[in-house]
Amino acid sequence: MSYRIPESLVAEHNAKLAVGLGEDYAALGRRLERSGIDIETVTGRVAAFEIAVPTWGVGTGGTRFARFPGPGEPRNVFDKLEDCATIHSLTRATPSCSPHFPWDKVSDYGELAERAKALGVRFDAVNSNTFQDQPGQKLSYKFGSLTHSDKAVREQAIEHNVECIEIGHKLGSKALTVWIADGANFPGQSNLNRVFDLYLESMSSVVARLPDNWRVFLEHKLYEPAFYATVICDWGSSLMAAEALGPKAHCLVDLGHHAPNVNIEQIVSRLIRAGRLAGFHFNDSKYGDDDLDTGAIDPFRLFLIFNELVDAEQRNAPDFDPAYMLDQSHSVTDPIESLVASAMEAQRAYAQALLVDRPALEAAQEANDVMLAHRTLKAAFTTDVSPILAEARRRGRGAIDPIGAYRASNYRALKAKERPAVAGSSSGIV
Ligand code: RM4
Ligand code: MN
Ligand code: MN
Repeated sequence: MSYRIPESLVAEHNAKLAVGLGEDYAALGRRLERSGIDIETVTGRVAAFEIAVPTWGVGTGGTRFARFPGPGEPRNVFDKLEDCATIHSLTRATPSCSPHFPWDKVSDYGELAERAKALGVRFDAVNSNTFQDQPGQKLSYKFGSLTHSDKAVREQAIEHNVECIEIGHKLGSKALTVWIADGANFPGQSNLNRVFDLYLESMSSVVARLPDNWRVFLEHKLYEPAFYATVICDWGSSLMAAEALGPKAHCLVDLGHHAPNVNIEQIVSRLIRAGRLAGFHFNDSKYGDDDLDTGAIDPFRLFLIFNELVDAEQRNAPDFDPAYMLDQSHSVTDPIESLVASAMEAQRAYAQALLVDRPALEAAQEANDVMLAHRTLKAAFTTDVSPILAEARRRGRGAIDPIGAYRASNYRALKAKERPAVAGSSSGIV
């Protein structure tokens, strides 16, 4: 029997912190009440917030230079599920995980679905992978996949995506996320117009295979591994593709997939307007697709994104149903701690955005009172909502201090015994 953090350990840990939390929560409640905000409403919304954990995020990631495996890291998707369930049991915010194929391939998906059920986790969007060649693969993706010049390669990539849909169907997923590395490293390498046509042609074959209640999430990325021109490089290309591919196609925003300083919240606003926002791959970055922990570098940007989301939610924007997922690589931290902290940072930004005094903001905007409008946003952003997050967790049988409880459990050291290191383990993004 593999180790799971006992509920009693979390309860004991909580007991030591409960009085302090009660005081902080009451004080914050009184403060918010003065601004006409009912803390219970906010806590309820935070408790209902869910974000999916990427299965590829629970292994130790690497850089282009090296990977330094951590002790007790998952050896296969069953171990990954266990870690995802642990993250959920501490945060109560991550009841689902997003699998990646063929990384998470198994021979019996019924068994995998059963295991997930027993652990109390569900499957979110399935991710396809045509950015690597797999052992024994017939044709190479070195020069592209869905947009390759050779039809046979395109067909192989289409088939892989169809296989992902079939697997996802068995696992109870409702969406396929497609990110392709296709593009050019040199001017002249490909015809920029033709490759977009090929993308649409290939993707329509994939879309045709989606079950009725499924969506496909098109993920854009500015550059890397293609360094001159990536086929789906930005939200404009993604939106053009989604519109051509029909109502099941939506645009996924990975925060790390934009040039530095790009106004991502404005992109989010445009995609909501178009009724095509699929959802997010949350992470943070300083320079490129750094895959750092959500909110680690620029929590204000994260807040501004959630500000757009709450705005859309409150005005009942049509076709607004974003999927929240994390997409990170943890090379120098314990991946479980990073994912726990990241889920909490997303919740924090959501809670802060819920505190924005929208009538006051609108009035200030109408009156061109720039300072007041800005201060209205800042007032919400600078409110320490930690007691709300902790109280939501406590009520859901999660941990008041998830990382503290995790460390107290000795989970990682116990897993290191249960999961002897496997030579050449491919966990994480290298
Ligand atoms: C990509 C992209 C995809 C993820 C891979 C591992 O940069 O973010 O979402 O599946 O990395
Ligand atoms: Mn991503
Ligand atoms: Mn990425």
